[in-house]
Amino acid sequence: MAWLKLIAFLFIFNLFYSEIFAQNINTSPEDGYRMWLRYEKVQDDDLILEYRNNLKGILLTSTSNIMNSVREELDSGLSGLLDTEIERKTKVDTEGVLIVGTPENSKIIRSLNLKSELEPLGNDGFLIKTKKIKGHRVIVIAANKDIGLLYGTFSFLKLLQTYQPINNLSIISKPKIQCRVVNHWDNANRSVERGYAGISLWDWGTLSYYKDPRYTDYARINASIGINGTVINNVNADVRFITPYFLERIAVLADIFRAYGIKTYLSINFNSPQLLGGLNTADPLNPDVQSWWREKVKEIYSYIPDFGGFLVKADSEGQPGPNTYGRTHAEGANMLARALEPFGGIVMWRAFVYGDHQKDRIREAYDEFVPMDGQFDDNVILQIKKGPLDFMPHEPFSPLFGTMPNTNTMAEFQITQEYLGNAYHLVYKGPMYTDILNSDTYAKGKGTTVGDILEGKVFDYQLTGMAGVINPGNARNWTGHPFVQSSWYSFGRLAWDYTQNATELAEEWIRMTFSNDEDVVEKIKEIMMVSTEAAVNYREPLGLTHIGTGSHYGPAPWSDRSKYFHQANEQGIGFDRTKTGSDAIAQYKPELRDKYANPDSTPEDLLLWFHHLPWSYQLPSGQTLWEALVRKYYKGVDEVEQMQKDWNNLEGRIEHERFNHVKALLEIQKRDAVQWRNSCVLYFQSLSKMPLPDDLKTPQFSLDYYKKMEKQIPVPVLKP
Ligand code: GCW
Repeated sequence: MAWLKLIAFLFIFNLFYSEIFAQNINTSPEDGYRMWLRYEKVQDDDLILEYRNNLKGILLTSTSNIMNSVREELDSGLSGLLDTEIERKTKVDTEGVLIVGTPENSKIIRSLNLKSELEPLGNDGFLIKTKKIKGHRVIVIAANKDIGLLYGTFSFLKLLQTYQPINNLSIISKPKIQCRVVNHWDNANRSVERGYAGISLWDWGTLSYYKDPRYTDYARINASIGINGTVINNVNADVRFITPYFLERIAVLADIFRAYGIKTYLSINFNSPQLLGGLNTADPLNPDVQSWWREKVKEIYSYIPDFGGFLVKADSEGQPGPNTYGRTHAEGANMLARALEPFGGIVMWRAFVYGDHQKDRIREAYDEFVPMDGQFDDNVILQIKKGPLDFMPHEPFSPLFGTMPNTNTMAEFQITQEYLGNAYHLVYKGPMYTDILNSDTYAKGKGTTVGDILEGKVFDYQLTGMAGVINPGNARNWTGHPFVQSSWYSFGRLAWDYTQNATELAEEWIRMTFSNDEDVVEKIKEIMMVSTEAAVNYREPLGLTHIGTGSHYGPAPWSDRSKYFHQANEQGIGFDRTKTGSDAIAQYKPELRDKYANPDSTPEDLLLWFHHLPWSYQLPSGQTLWEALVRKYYKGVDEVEQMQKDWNNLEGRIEHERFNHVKALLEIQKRDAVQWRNSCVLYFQSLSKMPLPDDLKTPQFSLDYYKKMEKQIPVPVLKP
């Protein structure tokens, strides 16, 4: 019996042990929680010595809110990276002091006479320079305002996190865009529309009693990439967000964010005067409605004195708006803008409108808003989705960029992966953002990119901005798929400076998030850069769009909506947007219009966006359209397989937890990529009746099988 007892004991111990072990992994510091702010000890002996020699002490004086954030970040960052405590200095009495200050809050900075260098840097810019003070070599982080110092601090820490030399520094940086904003689609019940990473971060139940440290970490993450605004609730807005219960709690968040230079904004429901105020109209020209909003805005500012303003989705997808009352978007936006103006608030008015009355839904935003150019107040900025349709994996830039010279315009990008495999697929979106930002609008001749327009370089905008729809929830790693973090990172960095290169941003992110091992960096970079292309290839190549299921996750080329967008039939495929079709090409400047008018001069990746072509159409490459399309689908799956192989080769070089997580997610991605490819290829083949090229493997299952599969992948879709 004794041996039986022993076995039972060992069995139970083993259960316990594995439980403890599992918990250890889950709470390990490598679970992704720290995002790119890990501050792991520098692994290179020479480098850590160089860093320690240059960083013997820190000198910073002010105790403002933001300066406290600077101090805390430097303390935790440097003690982690250098694995040693750094002395606090009050004067420069040795080599290697880091001095952080503005001419206002630091006598030493004042004495350096940096006026001419600082002047062009505005409120947010900073410089990081090696200087000599009293014969000692020091590093100076200087700015005009405290917030510039916070950005400078994160930038300085990044140098160490990415193993850059700091012996002789001369860095100057300032943002090209004013409003660098993240948008949450969070609902009052804590569901997150298109979120996929758990429930909302904002715990309304505990908020005024408990300040979850996560709120501060959230602010740090954003500030570290230059984000200075957050819209904390869904554009499909719940009116309750502007009632005292919520405002009291939102004020707590705003206090936390303020210490990181982040302004709080709210999405509002245009019918609030009716829904909350008991008025019988929300007509923007009605004096009672106007005064209701003025009072409401005053009340909001009594809770949040530096409140940023409103984001509005109006007359779009069932949301109320001024059109209901026979008024224009400009009249609606200006009414709100005038209530906010005395407090310095702004209105971000979305241009995402479409309806059934247009033959081509993508034309609508342009047709509706361009005639209103010049009618919006100065504190309104039109928030335009990056493409004319939605957040498609690939589409051209919205023709509104460059056609509104007298209306402030900003771009909206999506970080959450609504159309890109939710939190299951690895898709680095940096290249998708730069593709749009670098697109030439020809607004004032060749060389006026979307980025230039957004910067306000082309037209004289009063406000400039970029918004990114992010998805963080209470998932331990914030974003669900660890690589969604990389899109968040690149979005923020591009909002700061849209001329940056997506490959370089990927590298920065990898070094800070995973490893500085050159080989690991190169491999992950390859995976990320291929991921962008693969995601389009196995889903919607050659300019196809919106051929997924209602949940926007899996493929459904046979659905009615998809048929509208791909227009495939026995003869051919693609949406004719030339003169013979919807003539949406007319919304672009002549240079682009001419280029897009002809399939041979249309870039291959936008071919079926602009043209309906026969399956046997000969492409300049010599392939038929059918063959090119099919080959793209197969290439997409091959690319995912390659990503899997490359990742699996990293085993042992990335800590176990994240390695396994991504490995498993890539298996899911492979499964889905095959499903996308086979569904689309088989469906289009049922129309084209063209054979598959000999070297491509025929899908194992039939089209009917894949049609049934559509219902089988359960993906939670949280709608408000
Ligand atoms: O792409 C669509 C999404 C909706 C979203 C809408 C929008 C918030 O499917 O979930 O609603 O865009 O951007 O308003």
